[in-house]
Amino acid sequence: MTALETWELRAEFARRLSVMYGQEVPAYNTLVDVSTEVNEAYVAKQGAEAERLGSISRVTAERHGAIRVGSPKEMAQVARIFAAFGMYPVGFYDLRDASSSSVPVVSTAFRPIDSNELARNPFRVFTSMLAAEDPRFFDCDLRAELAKFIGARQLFGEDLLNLADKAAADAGLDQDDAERLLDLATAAFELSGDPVDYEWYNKLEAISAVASDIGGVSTTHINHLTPRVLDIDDLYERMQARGITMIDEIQGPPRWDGPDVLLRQTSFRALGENRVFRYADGSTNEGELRVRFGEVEARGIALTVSGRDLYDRMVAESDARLAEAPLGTTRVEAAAGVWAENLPRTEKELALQGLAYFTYGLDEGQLGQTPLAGPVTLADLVEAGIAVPEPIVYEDFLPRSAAGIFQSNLTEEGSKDEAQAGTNYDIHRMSTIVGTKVHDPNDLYQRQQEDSIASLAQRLNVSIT
Ligand code: OOG
Ligand code: NI
Repeated sequence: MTALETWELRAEFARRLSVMYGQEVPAYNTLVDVSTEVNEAYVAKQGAEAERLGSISRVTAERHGAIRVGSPKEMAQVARIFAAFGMYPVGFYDLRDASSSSVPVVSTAFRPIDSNELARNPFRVFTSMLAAEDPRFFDCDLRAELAKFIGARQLFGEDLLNLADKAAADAGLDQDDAERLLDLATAAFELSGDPVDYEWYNKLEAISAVASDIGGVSTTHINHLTPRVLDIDDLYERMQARGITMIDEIQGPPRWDGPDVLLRQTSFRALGENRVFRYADGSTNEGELRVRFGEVEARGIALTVSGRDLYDRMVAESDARLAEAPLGTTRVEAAAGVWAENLPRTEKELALQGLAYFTYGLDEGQLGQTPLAGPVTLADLVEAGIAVPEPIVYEDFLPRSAAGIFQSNLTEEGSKDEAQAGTNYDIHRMSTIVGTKVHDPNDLYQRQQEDSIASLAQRLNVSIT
């Protein structure tokens, strides 16, 4: 008999990482406390409406982690570990060109892909791989040195990988194996006390602080663990009031009076952490590294491809307006006007215009005495109140915000040789690297929407066009 099913392993993995990270970065515990306060206050104010984008038990346990690895081999290994927890690669993010500030990584996110699994526990991990072959960041000698350093390290032991394969194959593990898997997997992401080679670390840091964090040390670690809140503006104010300095603004959509869409995130820089450095003469000394930070997020409705196009145009328009605006105007202020002019203010309009993903429930009370004669359109059913749109929450990330989050713990610009051609990466190449298909997030949302329309059609016994 299986003692722990996949989702139970995942929930327990997220919980253990949270305990570990809270011991490593105490400010994280403050963030979780404040997030809980915010969510409780929001539920008290909004009642059942507060759970429109996820049950309160889901949201309270919800976290995303971020980790960074150094090579395709490490990426494929980490994919095996996450598969044990029912987390599969979704989406491709190229942060090398995501904004004016570029980071030498390409990324995907490991997460549950079906809605029941997401509802049980949505733990996801944004996973970045150093683009160690990209000549824009690393010259020929450094590429060779990096390949050698990363090639020689072993982030994940054979025991862990084999147990993970077993958990994935059997969709769970018995109690003893589960315990061992959870111990090993959690420990693999713990901050290491091993000495850091001072010269090597600094050489990489001169190019990018992300490169040194990944390739300058012999282990990996959780970079941040992010709770979800239902009101991020409230969270931002409460954190500032506690004296924790947040980055200047909330990334992603501005605050506005229409539906929440996509993802809003903000962060603060964690304090320096003690690390031991080893110098060229063999001596060691205590030093400090400041690479980790706190992040928090609020999730909204997933946008369709055309909704996302509109979003991207609104972002570009906000940037353009900001450039023309009087000194002192913030990006968020510029964006608020653009949003008010362009985005429908109700979920129903988002649904009718095909801008966001929904599942469609049935309100039988709205059906007349005579059965519907088909075919009918979804829009007619929505207008008649028979089909009731329920938002599908955005489970993924935004490249521009991700780049902003990376930047929030960097003090130096880093260097990049724009004269060189970059290495090509895309979702297909990432699938090859990971060793399993990287899902397109839109396909997942689309399928969920279509399935719900198909079952509605069946219940109404009509065809919906
Ligand atoms: C990942 C940054 C991206 C997010 O929430 O967008 C990210 C990292 O810093 O490793 O976590
Ligand atoms: Ni993050």
